[in-house]
Amino acid sequence: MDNDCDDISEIAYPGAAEHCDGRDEDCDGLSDGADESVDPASRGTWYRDGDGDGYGNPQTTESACSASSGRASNAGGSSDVVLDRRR
Ligand SMILES: [Ca+2]
Ligand SMILES: [Ca+2]
Ligand SMILES: [Ca+2]
Repeated sequence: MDNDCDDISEIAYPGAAEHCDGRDEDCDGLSDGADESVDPASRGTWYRDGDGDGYGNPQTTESACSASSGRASNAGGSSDVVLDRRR
C-alpha cells in the first residue's frame, strides 16, 4: 500500500481504528493519547494519587492512554480520600 504509514504492521493503515498501543494505526501522524480519534474503550482508568503511594482516590477518575503525573492505576488510597475531601 503506497500510503501505508507502517508496512511492517497489518493493523496500521489509513482509516484504521486508533487504540492505546504505542503506535499510530490510522496514519494521521498522531498516536494514542495525542490522537482525538483514539478508541475510548482502549483507554485505562487512572485515579488521582496525591501522596504518590500508588493508590489514588476512586472518586477522581481520569480516562487516558497513559497516566499523567500524580495518577495511579489502583484505587483505594485511604489517605488520598481524606486529603481530597479537605480540598
Ligand atoms: Ca495507537
Ligand atoms: Ca493516529
Ligand atoms: Ca495515594
